[in-house]
Parts: sequence; structure tokens; C-alpha cells
Amino acid sequence: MSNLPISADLIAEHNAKGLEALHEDYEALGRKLARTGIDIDAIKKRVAGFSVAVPSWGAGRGGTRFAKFPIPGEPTNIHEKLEDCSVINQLSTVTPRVSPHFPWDKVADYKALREEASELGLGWDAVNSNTFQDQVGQAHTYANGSLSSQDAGARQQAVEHNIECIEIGRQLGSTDLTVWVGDGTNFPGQQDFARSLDRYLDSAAQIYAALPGDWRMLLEHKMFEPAFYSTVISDWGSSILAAQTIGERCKCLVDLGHHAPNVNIEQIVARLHRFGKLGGFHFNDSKYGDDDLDSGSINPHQLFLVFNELAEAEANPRDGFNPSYMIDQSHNVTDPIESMLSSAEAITACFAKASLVDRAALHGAQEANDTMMAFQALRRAYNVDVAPILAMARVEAGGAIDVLAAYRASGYRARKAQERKAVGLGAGIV
Ligand code: PSV
Ligand code: MN
Ligand code: MN
Repeated sequence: MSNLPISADLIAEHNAKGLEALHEDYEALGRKLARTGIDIDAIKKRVAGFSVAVPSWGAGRGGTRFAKFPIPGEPTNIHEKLEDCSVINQLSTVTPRVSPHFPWDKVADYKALREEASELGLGWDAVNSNTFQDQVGQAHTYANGSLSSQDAGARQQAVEHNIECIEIGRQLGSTDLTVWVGDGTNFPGQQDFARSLDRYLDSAAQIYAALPGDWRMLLEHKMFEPAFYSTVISDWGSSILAAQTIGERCKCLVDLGHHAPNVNIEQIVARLHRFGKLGGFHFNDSKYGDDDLDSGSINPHQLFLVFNELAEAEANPRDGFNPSYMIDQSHNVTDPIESMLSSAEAITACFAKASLVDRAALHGAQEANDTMMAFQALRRAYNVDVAPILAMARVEAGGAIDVLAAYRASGYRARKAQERKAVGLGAGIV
């Protein structure tokens, strides 16, 4: 573990300053929770078992179609991105896996990349394919779609790219392929809704046929962008129908930003679980659409309600409960490491709060049609400040009490600004 980017001494020094106060806060919260029959150590143990993946592309500064404003020390390749992801995991201890995107993260030797990640304390999460952009030298354009294109050549090329992603993922040790396509239309009448879905299903079935036996294919729906009139896999309805048509190990992935404003995402979660199709999440937050803002920064209550449904699903697994958790954000105005540290904490906090819900009280109130007490069962858990539980779990795993303070004290970004080559103005926008 000597290859880790932040020195253990720095973390220990940082923790030494806050440890006494943390113990006081943890014990006080423990006494408070004990009064309602909750064992704080049991919750801490659950938190210690929780993890969420980070996206390789989230390590660089994001941007909009108008501009991207790079920061000094920003990573410019997968190696530097892994290093930054390692910092996030070292301090937070909850992000031990990285989700790669191809061809963005393309390298010559994936065995070596796997080892490199492992030396940084990292494993690999879902592999993401990219058929929403054309790449230099590619034979067929995706301008009119990829898996659903009328052009058989473009469809074939998109299928082959996904199969290549599976092959790369096998070498890295991934077991999920996430498929999001930008396919859709900008004008009424542009494409036939039924026929484009047929083409998508046919292409997706070819990818599924190439999936190793222990892999899952995760379909990510999105209602708009880059197509603004219709998209082929627009919502959870299209997604679950496609997943049911494609096969048993084809599941649905919910990106929180991919719905119409105010959609009841927690109910979607419950529905997908009910039919054995809940595959995973891309966590982020939004005010308007797919803003890719930091998780929990706009609507932390919704994030809690999503985790409440996940806790219900875990307690009632039906045909199984194994959703993959990932952050998918665009960090346009912050240091991406700081955003992901803060987001990982917000996500873990909602997981912890959902674990505090008195399920017997909730279900009892539901049975008795006692609306207010059912709501209060959720409210009581939501109102608990779980920060001491998270911090204690982190310290025990070698992480930092205050992740942002420790990161700033490390001077990591300034160091990288000296070492790394600058991202030029006008650099590609992710
Ligand atoms: C699309 O908006 C998306 O959420 C998908 O997950 C893509 O792979 C990712 O963003 C790319 O930035
Ligand atoms: Mn996403
Ligand atoms: Mn998105």
C-alpha cells in the first residue's frame, strides 16, 4: 500500500486533532439512538460495508457545450485519473472501484492497468461503452444513431464496440457493462418509434449474447439530450421492457438526472426491484434536467427516499438484491476530488439514515393507515445527523475524520499542478 498518493502520517496527524471530539459526538449519538433501540455500532458496521464507485471521467473538470474551464493539476489520462480516484478512496474509504469509459480510457495494456489500479487500492466497476460520439477514423457515423441506426454498418460497429468493451472489462475484472446510447430524434416524424426500438433490441441482443455468464448488462435510460424530441430508451418503462426482452441478466440502471423534473424516482426504484430488474444507479443531483450536480446538493431528501426504498428492497430481496452504486457527475466549477469526496459522504449519509428507519413502526403505521406516523418514521431517521457514524467508520478503515480538510492539508492538487501537463484551453468537453 506504499504507492498510495496521500501519506498515512498526514491522515494520522489530521485525525489526531479531531479524535477526542469525534469520540464525544459518537458516544452522545450512540446514547440518543440507544433510547430508540438502535445499536450505533451495528449501524457503523453497515456503513463500513457500504461502497460507491467513482467514474473515471468525473476526475477531470467537466464543462458545458459553451465552455470548459480546466484547473491546474487536472488529470489528462487514465493513469492520472486513477491516482485522483485513489485519493478519494484513501480519504473517504467508501469508493474502492472506478468505472471506466471507452474509448476515453483506452490503453495498450489492460493487464498492466489493472495492476496499476490495484497498487492504488482500486478495483474496477461497470465498463461504459461510448456510441454517442464519433471517433477519429471510424467507418460509420453515429449522427443518426448507433444501436438503433437505420444504417446496418453503424449498428454493427456499435455492437462490436460494446463487445470490445466487454473484452476490456474481462481483463480489468469488471462484471457489468453499462449501455447508454444518445439515439433519438429532434423532430416529430424523424424516425418511426416502433422500428427504431426494434433495431435497438436486435443490436442489444447481439451484445447480450457476447456477455460472459457472470456479467450483467445495465441499460441506462434518459429522456432527453443529445436528442431533444424523443430518445430510444427514454424512461424506466422502455428500459424495463427492453431488459425483459433481452434477458435475465439484462437490468435497468437509474441515473437520477435522467428523468422529467419532479418524477418520483424512489417509486421507480421500488417498481424495478419488484420485477427483478433493478441493476444500478448513477448518483448525482439536478435542478432542471441532467445537470450532473453533486449528489445531495439540491434534493438530499429525495436521495434519502431512494435509499429508503433500497433498504426495503434489501429486507425483501424477492429474486435478489445486488444493485451497483456509482457517482456520475460533471464537476464544472469545483475541484473534482473535493466534489466526489463530498458526494460520497452525502450518498453514504443517506444510506446510513435509511438504515435508521424503524421499519416495524413504518409498516405498522402503513397497515393502520396512520399516515402521519408512517411519515414520522421516515422523518425521524432523516433528521438524525449521522456524521459521527460516518467519520468513525472512516477512521477505523484508515480514512480521514474530515475528508475535505485532510485533502486541503495534503496540498495534493498543488503538487499535481507542478507535475502534470496543463490542459489546454478549448480542450474537449465531457
Ligand atoms: C449520459 O448523460 C450519462 O449519464 C451516461 O451515463 C454517460 O455514459 C455519461 O453520462 C457520460 O458523461
Ligand atoms: Mn449516467
Ligand atoms: Mn447523464
